[in-house]
Amino acid sequence: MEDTVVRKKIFSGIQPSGELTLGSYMGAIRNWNALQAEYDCIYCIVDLHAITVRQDPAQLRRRCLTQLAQYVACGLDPEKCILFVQSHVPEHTELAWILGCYTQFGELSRMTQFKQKSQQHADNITAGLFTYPVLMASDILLYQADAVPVGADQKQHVELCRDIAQRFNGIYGDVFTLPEPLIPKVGARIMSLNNPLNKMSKSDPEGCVNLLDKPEDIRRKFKRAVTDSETSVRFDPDAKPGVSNLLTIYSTASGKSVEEAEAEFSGQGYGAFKTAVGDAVIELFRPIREESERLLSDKAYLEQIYRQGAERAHGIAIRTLRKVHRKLGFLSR
Ligand code: AQP
Repeated sequence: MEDTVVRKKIFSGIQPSGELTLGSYMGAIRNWNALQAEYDCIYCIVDLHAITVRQDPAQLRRRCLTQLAQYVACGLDPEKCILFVQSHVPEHTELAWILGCYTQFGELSRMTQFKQKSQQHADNITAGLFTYPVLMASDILLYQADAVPVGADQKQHVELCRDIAQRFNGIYGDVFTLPEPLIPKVGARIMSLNNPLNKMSKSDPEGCVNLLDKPEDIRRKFKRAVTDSETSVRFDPDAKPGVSNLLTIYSTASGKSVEEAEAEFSGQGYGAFKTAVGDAVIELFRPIREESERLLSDKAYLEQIYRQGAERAHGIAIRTLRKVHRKLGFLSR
């Protein structure tokens, strides 16, 4: 008899709170794409997370669909992985309530993202922003994910998810798989082009490059990228954060190593270097932009993907939630 190989499970998501950026591409999506061949992958558009800060309804609706088109254009294949929208699977919020009862106030207070976002949105620090990591834990644990491919900034949230799962398992037995964060070796933290000491974020439009940016905008953003007063193209993140960030971007976009890139631009000024980085990103994103535009003209196809995705995701999520209910002692319906 043949052995059935049980494939490991992967879960990850991105908020439709803005355009997909070079940062989210390098830190997450590129990795998601590569993992499809080997794992059972579930990728989500986390709209419930997006409303932890105010969103414009029409823009949110448009961004969800555009993000799905970009997922597919980046190579995420609806035949190979599950692609869905978080709010279409109500088990996420149900489990989040339960897990919130197994999460300490002190743990959530220590989350770096909460501290940063509550400064950015000082007039609207909601309970949702505070409990964001509990919803993220629920997203991951519902699918019994073994690994979560994210950028370096999300490591703390995945670690908290493990702590919550471990606590729950400690009381009720083996309910949840403990997930590992999967952080890429290169590109785990792409920095802002405006201020290379800050992470590249959607909320900083000039410092970030979007997957759907026009070539002329990408070129302009790289031309203006902050570097330093030297002239040598050398990788040294502490002394030369701007140049090192550009080298990381060039290396990931061109497939060359950082050393090869250093050698290629040795003796050349920053002007030629920045143009080459911009061109490499333009070429990397060109097919993604063109395919996204094509997909967006076929809304029926996109709807079919997210509807089928939600159905498949729900089938997995409900099993975990029922198990959790039994363990907690809830009467079955
Ligand atoms: N600059 C980055 N470098 C590497 N990885 C990054 N990611 C985001 N920015 C970078 C990774 O991409 C995914 C995006 O997740 P998200 O959009 O849900 O969350 P985020 O990190 O809050 O994104 P932003 O762009 O920083 O949003 P705003 O401006 O709203 O705060 C995650 O896997 C993240 O690690």
